[in-house]
Amino acid sequence: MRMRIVTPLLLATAYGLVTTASVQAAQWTMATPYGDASFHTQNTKQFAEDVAEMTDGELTITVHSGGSLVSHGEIKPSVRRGTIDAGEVFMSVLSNDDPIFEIDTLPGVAGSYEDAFALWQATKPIITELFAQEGLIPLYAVAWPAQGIYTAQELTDPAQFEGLRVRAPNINTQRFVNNLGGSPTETEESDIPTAFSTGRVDAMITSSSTGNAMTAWDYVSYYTDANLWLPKNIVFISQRSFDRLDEATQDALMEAAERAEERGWQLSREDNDASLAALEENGITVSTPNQEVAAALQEAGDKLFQDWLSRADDEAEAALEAYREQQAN
Ligand code: PCA
Repeated sequence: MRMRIVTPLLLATAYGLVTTASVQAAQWTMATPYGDASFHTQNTKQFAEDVAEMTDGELTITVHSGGSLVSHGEIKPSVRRGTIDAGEVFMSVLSNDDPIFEIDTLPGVAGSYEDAFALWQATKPIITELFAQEGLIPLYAVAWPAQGIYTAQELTDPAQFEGLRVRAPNINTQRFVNNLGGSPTETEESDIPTAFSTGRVDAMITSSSTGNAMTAWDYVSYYTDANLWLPKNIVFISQRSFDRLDEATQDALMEAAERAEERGWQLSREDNDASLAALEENGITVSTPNQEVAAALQEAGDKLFQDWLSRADDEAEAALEAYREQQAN
């Protein structure tokens, strides 16, 4: 006897119980370079859970963390090509596309969470426009805690930077290290342990959070909380993937994104406090720069800023101007 296998879905379709939308429930793939120990990844995974819940399963997003699916530099191109639907990157790694993307890794522009958020608001329209030109939609951006310097020896004299091999997360931070007389290497978060254990770097610039997530105490003993700048991660999706969703699903996705942005900035503040405490608990001495070091950082920062100005176009400068005017009021 020939058996006919009737799946519940076929049955349901036959009886008109399944709407077209649920038959075509979307499954998205998302990539982030940051590991599960990062609050950014935790926030993004929560966002994916919210999306599944708020869309009643019409859209599910699988988050591949730690650069496991796509390397950092390939995330944006992959979303653009449609190989994956969504991505998260350290915004300033996009600086080759446009200098506006590194506006949040400049010293003296935004040195607090309030200012960093205002800077994001002021630059969001240009950034959204640039993304749109590539068929991408930014969903949300969240700041890392302020960047500081991890060293093996206590940082008391700017001369210590001479020849110091410093791990940096982006080109602008590398320029900054160069300005200080150091020798920078761009290293992904996930490669930090190897960079130290193989002796490729002596020091690193990053946040309290990344120092904590990457157990910095295994490699260094001092954290100079220099409040250099508060850089952001940006999460974005493919316009094409978005257009395939029905309107209710699109609305729910956008609402989940709004929540993720709000939650992310709060998480960043909390994670900064918790991470500074964790660094100390694990034997790292946390301090602020002394006058000499502060002066050297200031000088290297001023140079970095001038360098950015020489590369920035009118639009980027106008955005900075708009931000500064708003801050003055
Ligand atoms: N952590 C990321 C980016 C900035 C930060 O605080 C990193 O160091 O790679």
